[in-house]
Amino acid sequence: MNTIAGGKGFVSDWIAPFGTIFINLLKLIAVPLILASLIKGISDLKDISKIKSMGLRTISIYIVTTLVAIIIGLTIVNTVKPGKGMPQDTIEKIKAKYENDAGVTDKLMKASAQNEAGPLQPLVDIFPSNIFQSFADASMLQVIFFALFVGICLLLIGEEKAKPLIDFFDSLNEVVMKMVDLIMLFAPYAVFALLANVIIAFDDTEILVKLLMYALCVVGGLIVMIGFYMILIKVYAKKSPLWFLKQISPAQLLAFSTSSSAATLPVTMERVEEHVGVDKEVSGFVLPVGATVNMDGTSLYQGIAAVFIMQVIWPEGLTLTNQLVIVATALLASIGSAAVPSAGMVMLVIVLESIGFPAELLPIGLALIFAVDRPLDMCRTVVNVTGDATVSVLVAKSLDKLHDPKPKEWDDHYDEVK
Ligand code: DAS
Repeated sequence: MNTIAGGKGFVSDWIAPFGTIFINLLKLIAVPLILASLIKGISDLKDISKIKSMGLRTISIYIVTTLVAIIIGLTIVNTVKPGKGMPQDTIEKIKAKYENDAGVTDKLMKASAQNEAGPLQPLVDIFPSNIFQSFADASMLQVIFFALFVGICLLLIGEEKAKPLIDFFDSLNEVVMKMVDLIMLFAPYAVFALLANVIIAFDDTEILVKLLMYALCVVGGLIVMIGFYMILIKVYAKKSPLWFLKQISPAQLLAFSTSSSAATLPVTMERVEEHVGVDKEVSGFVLPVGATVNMDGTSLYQGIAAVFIMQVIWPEGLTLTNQLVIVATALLASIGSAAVPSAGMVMLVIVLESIGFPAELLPIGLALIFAVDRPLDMCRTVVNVTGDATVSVLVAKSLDKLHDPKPKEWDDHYDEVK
């Protein structure tokens, strides 16, 4: 028994802190990530008058497909309940750890006080009075509101006046994406540290079965989402879904291997323009914005992940209100997620914080799902890219800018050797 106790002490003293460092770094970049990717995504709209109809059409279709994705995810996770049935003693053990931490009671008191402020308090809370305070408190909904507000105003003041700030956010976007790359280099060690911390926290191998069920829920939801896109391609664009999937498959394979919509964007554009027949004017707008703000796979995953984590370690948080807040924040968080590996995981922190998930349980909650996050990231990035390509076809069709594809000669050779 001493050996086990000694082992737990060693893990919590000398290994777990590295998992906490990793999560701190992920939380550190969440705010600049939102600011940069959202403001860049909106400012990429360029001249709002020229592409007003295309912009409104695109954003509205993006919002609809993202909402469908979240609802599919929540339906599956609430039906299958992969996280349900964690032994009560395990939950008590974790909660005991949480409640013993200093400052918990006044946090709960403050949260409950806010609720007494009235039904519209969640709406009021979106509008910041001091953006630097929002940054300091990591009030993500306020940061997202601020980013949307800045992006729209940048469009309204005209490209010339907005250029210095747009250039600033463009390079901030690059810097933040590079930070994600560097932080993710640390991921394998962090996953080990986080998993070690989880296993000693739960000392319950049953969690591994729940993780598998959770992963199956995410993959199942992503497959249903691909089916939804195929219905749109068939019914609205009058194209063969299998033909469409074949044309964009090189982009899907790249998305799977890189886990990055941004890295895949050039290939997505080439396939959609040359092999599906979407006019460049449409693809040149819909796809870059989509890679930044339309992440249906990510939003579906965030819905499932948030509910799964609550099912395992915070079942009292599973209220209908919280699930509705998850719909809104998963929509906003997927808009704010940058198109880089594991960005969806970074933004999951926002979704959980928006429903008042206990901060002390956050490292355990994230650690729960991190072990399987990389393969799920590869899968959800494929859906993100497929969703962007699908919407570009729908927008082109609605503007009568969907032609018969005329791939270049060299493409024929490419298809032969592929
Ligand atoms: N990997 C992200 C992307 O590039 C998605 C995610 O992290 O959820 O689309």
